[in-house]
Amino acid sequence: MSKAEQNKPLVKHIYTADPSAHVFNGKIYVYPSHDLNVEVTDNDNGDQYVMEDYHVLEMDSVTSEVVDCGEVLNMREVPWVSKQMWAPDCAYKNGKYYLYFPAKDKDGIFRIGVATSDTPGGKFTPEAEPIKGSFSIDPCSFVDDDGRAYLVTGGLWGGQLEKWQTGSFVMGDPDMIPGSDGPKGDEPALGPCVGELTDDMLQYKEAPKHVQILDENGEPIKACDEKRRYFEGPWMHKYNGKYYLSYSTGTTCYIVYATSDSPFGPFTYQGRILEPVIGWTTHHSIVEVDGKWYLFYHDSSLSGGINSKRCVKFRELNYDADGKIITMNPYDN
Ligand code: FUB
Repeated sequence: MSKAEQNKPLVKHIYTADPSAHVFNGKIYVYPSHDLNVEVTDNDNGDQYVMEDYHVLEMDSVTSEVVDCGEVLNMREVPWVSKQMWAPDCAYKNGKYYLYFPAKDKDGIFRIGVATSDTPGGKFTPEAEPIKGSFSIDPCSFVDDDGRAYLVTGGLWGGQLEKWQTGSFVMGDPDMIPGSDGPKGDEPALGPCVGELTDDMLQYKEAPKHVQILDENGEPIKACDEKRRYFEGPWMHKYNGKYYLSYSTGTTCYIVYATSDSPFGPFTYQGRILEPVIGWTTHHSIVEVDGKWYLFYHDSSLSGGINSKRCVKFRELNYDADGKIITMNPYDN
């Protein structure tokens, strides 16, 4: 394996995406999706993302060798999963590590599963059932300073978030244009869902709730505001006592953020973190390492632009004196 370098693929021996980075036991652990090296046709439901397992990447520091800890979970080990193990995340609590992952169940509905380990690099042992009341994709786990833990989830289109607006899953016409069953025009956009986890980290304490993302006038961001509305890939972190919710805008390919005094929001839109990358999807995490902050993200540069063959990268992230994140261009050094 080679040494980590900013703005370069972390590893090249497999395709990786959707990096969730954490510091555990003084080392950096990255929990990415694993894009398969297969030929698939893209569609707006994301059927090209055919991932089946997870690897964990480990680094002593941001300049050291990147170690692939190997396959830590495979879908054949999870009884409820039929396909598409998408973007995972990992949390530490009570001396254990909890890997949260979305996948389609046997009915084709995205649910969130959890698998546990005594070590951050796995292997992880899955629970036999998905988390009760879980739905959609892209779990981000956030453990607050007071020990309370939350899952932030949700993705439009292939991520099925629109299909839960009544509180239960409504499949609709399978031939409909993805997203056409969601809010339109001036209607408030759908936010991600935040749910507090039980003390054992295995269930929701109560049903997850959509959070509101407001504009500078305190009005909900509208569905038509594609440069700012929530699409997928949420991440929550805390900086100077404020909760930062960052996410992908999907169709416009930005990573943007909003802040709040509570993990349940409402959040107020603040600005852009990352300009578009090569490839359709953009997905990230933010982590503090030795007093500096880093953005982990992906693009499709390693495959020459194939959307479903991505590579994980990272770069330093800076705040200004007011706590605003300075916008980055992924191809500036
Ligand atoms: O990797 C599959 C999907 O693509 C993720 O769940 C989304 O966030 C997007 O990156």
